[in-house]
Amino acid sequence: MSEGLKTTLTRRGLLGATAGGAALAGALGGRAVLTGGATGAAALAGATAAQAAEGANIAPGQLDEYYGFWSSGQTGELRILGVPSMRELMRVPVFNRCSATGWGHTNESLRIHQRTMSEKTKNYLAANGKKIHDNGDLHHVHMSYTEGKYDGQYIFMNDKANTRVARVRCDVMKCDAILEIPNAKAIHGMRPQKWPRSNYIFANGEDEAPLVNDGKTMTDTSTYVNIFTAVDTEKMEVAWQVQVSGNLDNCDADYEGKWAFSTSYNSEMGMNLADMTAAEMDHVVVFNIAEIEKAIAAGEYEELNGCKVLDGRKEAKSQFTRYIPVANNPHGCNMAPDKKHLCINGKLSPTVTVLDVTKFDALFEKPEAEVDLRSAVVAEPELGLGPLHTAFDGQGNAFTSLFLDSQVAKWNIEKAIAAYKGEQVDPIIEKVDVHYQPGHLKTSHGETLEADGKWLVVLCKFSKDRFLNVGPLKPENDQLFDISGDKMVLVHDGPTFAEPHDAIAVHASKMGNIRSAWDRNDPMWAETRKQAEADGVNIDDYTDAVIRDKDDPTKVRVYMTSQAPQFSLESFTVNQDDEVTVIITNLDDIDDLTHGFTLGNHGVAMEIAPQATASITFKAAQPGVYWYYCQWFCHALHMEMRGRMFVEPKAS
Ligand code: CUK
Ligand code: CUA
Ligand code: CA
Repeated sequence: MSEGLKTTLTRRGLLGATAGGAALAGALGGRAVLTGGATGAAALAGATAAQAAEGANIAPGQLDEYYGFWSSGQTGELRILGVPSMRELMRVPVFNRCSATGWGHTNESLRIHQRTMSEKTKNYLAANGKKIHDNGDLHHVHMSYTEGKYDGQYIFMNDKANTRVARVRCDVMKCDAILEIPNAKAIHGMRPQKWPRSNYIFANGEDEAPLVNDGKTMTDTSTYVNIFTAVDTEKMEVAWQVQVSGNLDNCDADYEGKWAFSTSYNSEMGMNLADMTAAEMDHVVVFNIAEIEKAIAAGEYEELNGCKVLDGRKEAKSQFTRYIPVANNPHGCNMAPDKKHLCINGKLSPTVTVLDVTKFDALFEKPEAEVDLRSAVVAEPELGLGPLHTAFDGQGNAFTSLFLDSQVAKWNIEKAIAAYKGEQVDPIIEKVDVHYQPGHLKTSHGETLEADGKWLVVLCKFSKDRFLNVGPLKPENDQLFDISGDKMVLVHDGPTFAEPHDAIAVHASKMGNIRSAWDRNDPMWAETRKQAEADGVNIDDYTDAVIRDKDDPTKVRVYMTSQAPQFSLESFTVNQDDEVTVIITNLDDIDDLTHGFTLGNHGVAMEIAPQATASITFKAAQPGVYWYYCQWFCHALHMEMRGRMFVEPKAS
């Protein structure tokens, strides 16, 4: 038997046999057992699977019922998928440099990138010949909430790599704000406040470092802290920060607007693996929002790098925090839509610790040392190996990803509570195999009061043999389950590029505000508009102009418009070493008529969507003739949509 065939038989055999309930026979007998040996029960399960697959089948031209907003991990962008088809609909560049749209190069995007950039970062970048970080590690995506439900306004996301949080406007699906968070390091867990609305984004700092990180102290870990940050979502500025004991991993918020909570895998403050896993217990930090806001209003904070910082460390004995002990090295932190139960996923422990958040008030009635911190624990079901995250169906059931077991466990919260009280009940309803090593898993609307129990997406970290081999680097595998019936039914394998950590599914009815053309007055190019006015150009008059800066004659601004299949300027002339800014307004306003501007051999390209104005700046360092062209296929004469830039040689 060839190696390839053996692999096929073993894997496929095992797979099918799981559905039939005869793993060993399947593994030994392969396909023959599968087709020939179906029992009555297996046939029934097959029918359910067929129906479920039918429900996930979106025919060409048909629209999905849900928008899926996907993290892309180290690619740094936001992705939009259709659910249940799992078709990728769009990529929204955020923490990455995008070749297609010019994100990270256009002036409009650079302003967004640089708005809150610290001097330290600017200096670092300048020293490396750069203006922005062109990478990011985008783990978590969440929509803004109003009263516990998605409101279709914004998507928020974190960048663990460069300690940032960003906001994407849902009306145009573009990033409009990036916030570099001072003091904290490596923003990981990130969630919006759910009630009364998302006034804050809560953001966890994962890496420990000296609070004033200037090289004066480095190896003395007693000077290291971690920072929990609340971001004002309107201003996209830091509202306040709290210093904590231990580090911070994932976070969530309740449905009453009273609490935020974060897991910590390094309560030990260890600097290596052995030390980070040394303790028997780590903790969940509970943040008391009202107490924190009171102290901020009363001015009882320290100001550091422009942020209001409170001390919520254990030794500060504050009313800002409580540290609830949970099994060592927890990971996911998931609030159930029953408004009551918070699930802390064990990772190293095979358990999920269920906390009743209505018992948290009692933890703050006396000083931390005098309360039973575990009094809020109401269940601790043992589910399997490597629990990372939990999702909910809104009907009292939970789904927990088991990284090491490559499974998802479906279990019942009330039964887990009964079992914790000593009743003889098994909370586990079903376990299914996933392929392979699942991290986050998400149910449709499962993190809102409208959890509908229809779909479950499981983001698998490994795909191994599930797809054609594409080399040593393999895609991830995002699997879709229909969870509307008694059984979880796998209906789709979705290969994805590096590396979705998290996703949400939002019903299309929530997304009615999405535009097909820009508003000419959009704030995205407000600064560009101001510059035009200073140049005596009204960009809404669509006049062409080549303007040399009055104060700095080496700067030239070129204004033109695009309308299929032409640029209004078929050529323009600049001098060698001029700093050239090209500003283009797209006059087309019909659906899907995007133009672009790409300047040959200059590394210059940008998107100009219908009714948008976009601009890009570069140095004309070499004399000669350079063609620019529209890179978005827009018209039968799209190839002809081009023009020339003449760069006059410097007089020698
Ligand atoms: S996550 Cu960021 S390490 Cu489990 Cu939310 Cu993947
Ligand atoms: Cu305009 Cu192609
Ligand atoms: Ca630990």
